[in-house]
Amino acid sequence: MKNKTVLITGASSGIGWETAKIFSNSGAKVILCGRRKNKLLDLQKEISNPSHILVFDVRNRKNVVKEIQSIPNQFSKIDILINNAGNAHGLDNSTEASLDDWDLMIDTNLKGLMYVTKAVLPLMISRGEGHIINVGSIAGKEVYPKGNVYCASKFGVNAFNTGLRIDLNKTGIKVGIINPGKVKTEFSNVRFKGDSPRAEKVYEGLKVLSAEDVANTIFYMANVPDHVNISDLEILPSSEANTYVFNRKL
Ligand code: NDP
Ligand code: 8X3
Repeated sequence: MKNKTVLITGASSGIGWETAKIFSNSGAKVILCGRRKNKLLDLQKEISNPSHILVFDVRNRKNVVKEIQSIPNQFSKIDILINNAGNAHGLDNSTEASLDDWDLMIDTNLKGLMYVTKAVLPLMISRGEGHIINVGSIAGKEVYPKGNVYCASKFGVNAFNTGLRIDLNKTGIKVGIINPGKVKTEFSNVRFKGDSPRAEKVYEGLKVLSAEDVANTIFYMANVPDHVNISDLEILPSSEANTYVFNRKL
């Protein structure tokens, strides 16, 4: 990854954090994006290769463009875009769920990912090369009870991923998606709005994926030869058969 530049959204935590570390350790220059600047500064202290921080909310279309355009020359040749920022908000039946939660998920997971892609694309198109790796979810492949709009957002990411791959076929830019099952990160804590006991229950009796497991797989996707594109990769913990069948050791 020497001489490669990688932009990672959602680098302030979980999968994005570990992905930034693995790419940086392999010699890449990394652009670390997120809203929590303090976390990005902490991450920057953990990595030794050159890195650049961008603080923006992916939902804010104007700021996305402004921040991507502000990238200094040293970092502007983006080889790999990892669209990872996203979260679930709530786990409620559609009859009870809050529209604010629904807006948050569509605006962040789907529209935010689209905004970042659209802002970075010209930097790849002009060079006729690049690789976009989208972080989807098994929730973008199957719907589970109360998953409604989180699943819808990730189904949307899956569709957008395929659409992009079709549209960019003649540009030299590769597009692929990774769809993980359960990963232990801040994800459940965010979904349950800081209710840590409820978040912990999700993983009770289960050995789930670590953020590092997913980061290693993203790194693998980025390191296959140019003529190979891992277009769609699902990764589950061995304890998970699908979104509702688990081998819990309680
Ligand atoms: P975390 O909650 O640990 O990380 C989420 C990251 O997204 C944070 O860095 C956060 O940064 C960023 N983010 C959230 N909202 C915004 C926003 N509006 N603007 C900019 N950045 C934002 O969760 P994960 O690491 O688990 O999640 C990463 C991705 O993986 C998500 O897309 C998630 O849907 C997907 N995923 C997760 C799974 C899991 O079980 N954990 C399974 C399958 C997919 P900050 O708050 O600083 O802005
Ligand atoms: C996160 C995985 O199954 O909790 O995308 O929706 S799941």
